[in-house]
Amino acid sequence: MLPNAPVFPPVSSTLASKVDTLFFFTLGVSVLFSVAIVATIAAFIVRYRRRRADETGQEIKGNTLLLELAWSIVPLGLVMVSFFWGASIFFESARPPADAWSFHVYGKQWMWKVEHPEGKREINEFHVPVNQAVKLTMTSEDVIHNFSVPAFRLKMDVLPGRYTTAWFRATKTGTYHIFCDQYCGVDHSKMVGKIHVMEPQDYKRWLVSGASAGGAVASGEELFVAKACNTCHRPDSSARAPVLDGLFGKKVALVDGRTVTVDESYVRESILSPATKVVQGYQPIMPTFQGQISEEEVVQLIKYIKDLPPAGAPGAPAAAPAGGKP
Ligand code: HEC
Ligand SMILES: [Cu+2]
Repeated sequence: MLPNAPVFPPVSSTLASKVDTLFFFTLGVSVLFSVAIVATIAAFIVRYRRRRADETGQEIKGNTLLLELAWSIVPLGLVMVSFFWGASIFFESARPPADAWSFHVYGKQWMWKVEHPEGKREINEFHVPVNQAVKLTMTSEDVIHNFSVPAFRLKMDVLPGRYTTAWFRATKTGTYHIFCDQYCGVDHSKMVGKIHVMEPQDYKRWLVSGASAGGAVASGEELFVAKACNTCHRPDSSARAPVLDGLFGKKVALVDGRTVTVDESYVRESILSPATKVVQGYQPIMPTFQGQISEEEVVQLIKYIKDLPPAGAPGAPAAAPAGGKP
């Protein structure tokens, strides 16, 4: 084995030690039963071996109730323990806490791009504060990737055309590996990065220092004008499209009778595939922006729409019906 390859990665997030404990429990149970079964087989081979050339086996009839119950109930109990224990860790890992900071991650052949809540961007490097919950909203610009940080026991597919989320709370400062855990083309093995866990004040200092990598992306507000969204989504009576102010988080009725809650995925779909979910009371006249707008620009637009105050609120354009429904 490689001299410096640790068998187990560092334990550096709140989830890591819980995942490990469950892992060792499952491993322990498996080893225990493997050893017991192999030992029993070996003992039986010796004990019940054929002793005379003409010896034949004896048929066994009936059953032993207690024995049958034992070998049904004991494994069931063990499997149920693993199941509920695993489910509780799964739920915890699937639900970011409310105080989590929201980061965006983009997978691209063959690099990781990260955007911080304040808008700072970096590539293959990822700075985060220690002891702070960090929520990742991730998508891919091409093929399926997988964002993995072994030290946090974090691993999540990153798919083109949809958002996946993951979260972690780092418990130790230091630098850890980011890997792509899904074979994604010739340079898959180079799709690696470093995650730097810093003291909160160091993170603040880092945030204001230096330029952000990856080139500037126009802000959501600029894009809303540049892509002519504002020509239809206007807060006046002759508008042909729903008003988007205060829309985020609301429920919207669709022409096919369904109701959807406005979240990141819905806004994304509305921009890239507007005909899929058409809002009740409107014609499907919105053009698709598929291919004309990058994943990063979509995220900027989503952030802009998310932050639009409800119509009538201070700072909002006047005279628009709340929610944008007729
Ligand atoms: C040609 C006019 C037009 C343009 C341009 C346009 N939209 Fe739309 N948009 C509509 C109409 C009409 C609807 C409602 C029908 C539907 O759901 O397709 C809509 C629906 C939406 C919805 C869902 C609203 C809701 O109430 O659920 C969002 C979000 C949205 N548009 C965002 C955008 C963004 C962002 C842009 C610019 C990138 C844009 N639109 C450009 C006409 C337009
Ligand atoms: Cu990849």
